[in-house]
Amino acid sequence: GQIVKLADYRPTDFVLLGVDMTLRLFEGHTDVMTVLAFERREGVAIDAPLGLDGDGLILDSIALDGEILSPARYDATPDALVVRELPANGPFELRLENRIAPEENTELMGLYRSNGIWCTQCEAEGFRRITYFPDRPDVLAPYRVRIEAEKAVAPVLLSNGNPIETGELPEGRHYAVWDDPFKKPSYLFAVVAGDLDALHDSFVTTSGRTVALGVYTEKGRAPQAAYAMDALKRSMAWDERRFGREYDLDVFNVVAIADFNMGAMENKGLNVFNHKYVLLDQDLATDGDYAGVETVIAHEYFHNWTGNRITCRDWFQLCLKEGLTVYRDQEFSADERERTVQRIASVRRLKAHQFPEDQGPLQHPVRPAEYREINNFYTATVYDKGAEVVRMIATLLGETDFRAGMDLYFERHDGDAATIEDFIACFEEAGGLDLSQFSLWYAQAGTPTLTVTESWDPEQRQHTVSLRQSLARGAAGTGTEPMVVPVRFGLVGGNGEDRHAESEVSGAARLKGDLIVLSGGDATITFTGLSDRPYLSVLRDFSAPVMLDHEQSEAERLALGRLDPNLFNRWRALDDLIAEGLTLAARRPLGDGQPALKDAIVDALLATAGDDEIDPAFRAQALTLPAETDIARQLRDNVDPDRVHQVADAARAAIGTRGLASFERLSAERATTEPFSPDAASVGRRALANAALAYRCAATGDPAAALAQYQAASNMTDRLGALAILAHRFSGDDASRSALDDFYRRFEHDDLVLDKWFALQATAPTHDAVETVERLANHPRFTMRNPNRVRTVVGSFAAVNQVAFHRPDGAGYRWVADKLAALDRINPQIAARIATTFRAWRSFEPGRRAKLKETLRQISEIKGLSKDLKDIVDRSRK
Ligand code: B3K
Ligand code: ZN
Repeated sequence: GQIVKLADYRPTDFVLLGVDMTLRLFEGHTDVMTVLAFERREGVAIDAPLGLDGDGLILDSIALDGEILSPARYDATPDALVVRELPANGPFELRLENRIAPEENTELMGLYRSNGIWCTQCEAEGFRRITYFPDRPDVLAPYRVRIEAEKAVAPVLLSNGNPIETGELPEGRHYAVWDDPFKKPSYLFAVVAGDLDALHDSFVTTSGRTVALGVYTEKGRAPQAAYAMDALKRSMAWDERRFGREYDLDVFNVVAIADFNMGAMENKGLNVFNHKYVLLDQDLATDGDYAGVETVIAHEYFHNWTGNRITCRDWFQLCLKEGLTVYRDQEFSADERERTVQRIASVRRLKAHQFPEDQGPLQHPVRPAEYREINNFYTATVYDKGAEVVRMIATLLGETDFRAGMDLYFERHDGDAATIEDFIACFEEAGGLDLSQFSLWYAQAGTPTLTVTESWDPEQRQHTVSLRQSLARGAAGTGTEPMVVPVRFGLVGGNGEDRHAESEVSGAARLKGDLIVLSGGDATITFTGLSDRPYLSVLRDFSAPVMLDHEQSEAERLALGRLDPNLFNRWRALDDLIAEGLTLAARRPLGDGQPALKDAIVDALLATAGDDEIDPAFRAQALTLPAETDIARQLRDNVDPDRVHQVADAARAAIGTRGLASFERLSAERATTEPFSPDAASVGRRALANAALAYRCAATGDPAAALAQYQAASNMTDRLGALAILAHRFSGDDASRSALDDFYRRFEHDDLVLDKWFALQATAPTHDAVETVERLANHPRFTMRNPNRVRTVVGSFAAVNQVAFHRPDGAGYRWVADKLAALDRINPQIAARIATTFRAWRSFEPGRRAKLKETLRQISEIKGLSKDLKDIVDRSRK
């Protein structure tokens, strides 16, 4: 494949003035007619040809300004159309016709059919599978789209913008015309047609305009869209309040689709969603499902300004819309739910997904400088580290200046295809500061380490804090210069109060309130006038995406875990102690008699968990051990996933045993008859009770309590919480088998719930889960055609089930490689995504390392390997 480079960017020779499309939908094929108005860009040579992108297209006809073009004037291949001898000046119109087959489109890019519904996915390069087009994000134009279809099959015809006309056609057919006045790139184009139900509502914007809202679903499922609609209206109100952003069109539609490659897509005025992030039935959805719907609805809606009104100049700038929009959706959730708990969840995600990516062979900067396959760059780094970078800008500027910078960005770049430099310039202006060094965050890959040391001088009553940053060069080979690292901190006194102290800085840092802004390799800050030694609470709220190396005694950390007025750091103090304990234990040989966690740490955890004064959601977070993949990452090399799992399991049993009385109280106390409500407080109570139940069963080794909760549960969160314990801890037992069978019988009618049944079994941490997934893949309800199903069986097995995927005999690797070979022919994007689980091969003990390496080699030799999968495998092997 060809390498595309940021440095090679140049604008197109021709400016696109407008797009007029007609799609005639028939059973088995769709006829596409596209009229494109162009104008030669000033200064472009008279003989410059016009080049358009295609992907698997066959051109049926081409006309220029109403006249059929002679074949000598153009070259058409499936991948490109080049037209020569175009008018020297003035606009001209190109009319193209081609036929496509959505029914045969299994890649789910371009126009395809899902359960009979026609729908599109164009980001990043799907539009070229519909028509020849300058398919790149810096080509913006207004669109007019006419859709024709048989009325009985597709009574609903949707596209971007506002509806302007509908009418009848002969032979039971009908049409609709949509007009989108806002200039947009082709990746935001969308069409949906089918026999859909809808939930309708409206929203009145701050300036008093009424927007008609619609959430479209498959037949009979519109009532399940109620929470999505509610989340949409709250998102619209929040964006007005928090960022002054009002919605612009007369209508906003969301469509829920069963077969979808990702979570959702922000097409202008017509968001298309994986139905998993729209449909919720009170009896069928977990609290996690509710949170997922809320976040994704908000995220896609927020793209209307950060992504659509201001889009990206090229795909290297992807984080311009994604990092920023993730930041916005995180802020929304923080405002709508509980800030600290949300932040803990985001940081956990960052550490579990982004850190390993950033520290392995698939490492890339937040703004990559080159790519072979852009679809492989919708990564945790672009999204989540991208959001962290925006968060650091907000931290550095403070609330008022950050908002002023955002206002400036919206004002200056509305209607533009912008760059990271454009974005940064707005904050430099609003904050009156130079962000050139800060911008290294966009260019340098890898997770920096922040080393903090302290020393207390009892004579002088002063506390000296030294900070040092370092960045190792990784696979991406990018720079290792010091960056600007905002470090939020506090000096905590023995009564849990933040102390104020005089301070003096030496080295490359400045102090701004509770923020140390480290800008060079190292700096030292001396705090004076203190009565006694404070506890240093550092990197509060995870103010920078770094690995913290802070030498602090266990006693100090236990104190901060109890006292820190910054709740996030109170959580992290304990979480770090636990992670370190588990990492050390995983390095020791099995059965050395030492406990995985010291009693003092377990007791601190139990004190937090049992403290009814603290928010239950926070206590549930505290009880969630670091992911086994996170422990493995911290081990760095010679990882034995079985050992990591044994250690984590021993820790769970020890915590459970020591806190049994408390866990019995917490899991029994909350009556399962409490009426269901998805509000944050109820969610927190359920999370705590389910965590307590898991510890209780870990201690007793008895499935009875889980089975009892499974049977008595009045909501899916409690039912699934209990089932997860049965399926994982008691895998293979009668209790587990009968509960899984019962679950299947109860919910087999609903694919989204059935996915949970598949996923729980695929992730059971036992060696025989390899045989289980083999059985699941032969289950009548398994299909490679539905991305959700593939992700729940193959994807979660490879990404979550560390014990079975990494089975010492290599059977897990072989099974996944086998499935990837088949999947790659159907849906290369999903195959490539799942294959990223092989990237950590170097960090394992020699036996697994050799097998992983060999499996990667075998995958690379699959005949007809897609560009997507090849790119991941090639980069992982390097
Ligand atoms: N922008 C889309 C992701 C498109 C992925 C293309 N491979 C969803 C989102 O981030 O909102
Ligand atoms: Zn997005």
